[in-house]
Amino acid sequence: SAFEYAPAPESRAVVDIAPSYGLFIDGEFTEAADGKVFKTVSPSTEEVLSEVARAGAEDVDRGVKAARRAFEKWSALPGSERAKYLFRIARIIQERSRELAVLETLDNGKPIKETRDADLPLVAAHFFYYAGWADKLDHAGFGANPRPLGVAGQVIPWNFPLLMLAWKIAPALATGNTVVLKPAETTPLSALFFADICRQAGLPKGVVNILPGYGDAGAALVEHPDVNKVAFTGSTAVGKAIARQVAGTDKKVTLELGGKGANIVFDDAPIDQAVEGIVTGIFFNQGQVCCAGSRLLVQESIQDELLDALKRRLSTLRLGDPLDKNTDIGAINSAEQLARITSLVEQGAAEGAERWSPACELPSSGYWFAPTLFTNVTQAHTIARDEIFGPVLSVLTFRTPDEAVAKANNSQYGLSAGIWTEKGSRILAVAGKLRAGVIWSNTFNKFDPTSPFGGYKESGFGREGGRHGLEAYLDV
Ligand code: TXE
Repeated sequence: SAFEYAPAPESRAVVDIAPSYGLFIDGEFTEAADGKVFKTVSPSTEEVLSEVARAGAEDVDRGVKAARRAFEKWSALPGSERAKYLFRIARIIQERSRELAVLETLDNGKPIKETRDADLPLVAAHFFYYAGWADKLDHAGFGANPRPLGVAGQVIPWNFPLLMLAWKIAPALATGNTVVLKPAETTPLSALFFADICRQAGLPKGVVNILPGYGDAGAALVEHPDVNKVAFTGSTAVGKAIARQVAGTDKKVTLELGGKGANIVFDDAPIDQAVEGIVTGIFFNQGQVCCAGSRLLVQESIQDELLDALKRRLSTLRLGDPLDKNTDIGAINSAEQLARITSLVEQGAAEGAERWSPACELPSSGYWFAPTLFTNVTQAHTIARDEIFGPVLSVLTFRTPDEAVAKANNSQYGLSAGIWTEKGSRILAVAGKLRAGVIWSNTFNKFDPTSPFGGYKESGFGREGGRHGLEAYLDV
């Protein structure tokens, strides 16, 4: 069947995971002050991968102090010197990319072909890109001699663990800031391997500190009086809490939150190409993507043709062992996320939308969810409004471009959108009216370090990536 997996999994022997890891503070791995630890499991098998020190408020304070001590020297280095370290880190990431891809797949559950072909190349690309800026900040258009903010407290999610780390750390270091970063509790391992890479690159102690832990450690980091800049990617609820926490302080903040991206397909779009873009838009990383195209807006006249083609394509997707290089759909990152997806999907069916999935056998252990399509969806349905963050597509229809724009913009979020049409004039006209930070045309989920990324409305504020990403770490 379409869901049989090929044998020959990518060898996990390329990565050596230690039974336990410490926090990375001031260039050393150390235990948490209160000795607490937590387990990280492989979502595809529920096997415990390692036991990791769990940071608390006291550790956050140690991390921030180390970053503060390092700041004076790091920020005083000529940009060309900081660039050397960043280039070195980028090259080590390339050299170790197979190991890191397997590690990320084990800890996150996403298919190896994604970590190998998307996550890791982009991680290296971000370090190369920002390394290139480090000695050119006077020419970034922010005036002469823009200055770093100080200590950056960064909190990242689990959907692209190493890539979100790169988005946060590369521009911070290039601009002369030092960093305390808290990875997500379900995916701490690649950040700890990155700590090792910092040592391998000879990065001065304290410039990067990695504190695995839970939300309490994230909150302590945001609250710490000696943190100058807060960068967060995660849920809208926590983003709002962080905005309240930093209100009334002089901390700068950028927030990259949820989304409910509309993928708009006009009647002149090439159907096969659009189907591929729809699949990439919502099934890449099991739909656990803030800029996913989770709402399909299809022009009424081609609805039947498009949905038939889409269902045929979904029936060919392979779900299973993420280390198998033929796998398209891997595991959901955690039991909690699986429960959230399941509950929203049940609500969608209860509210009257029609649910469809290809024939699909789910593995008996691990966290899995079959690709799911909802038709007969109205704008009032919860599944058309709330971020599901799973492999679930809600299909709505429209008749005119204006109706497509109105429906696409009818969301609390404004992170991403897609436009499928052969007409260049229509792309520009529609894109100009969409309230979304990223708009793709005749493609979806394409990323590049030179492009700024960020949201409108409750998708957050500030931009990461590109030249604009530098501004978030500078006083100009
Ligand atoms: O997010 P949290 P969760 C959305 C997605 C998902 C939902 C919940 O819809 O279903 O959020 O996911 C840290 N102060 N996104 O619960 O809790 C936490 O430890 C400071 C969209 O995993 O926001 C982790 O490191 N930090 C999203 C990080 O915040 C706190 C990616 C994200 O976790 C904290 C992830 C606090 N009070 C989820 N509480 C995107 N934009 O891509 C938790 N954290």
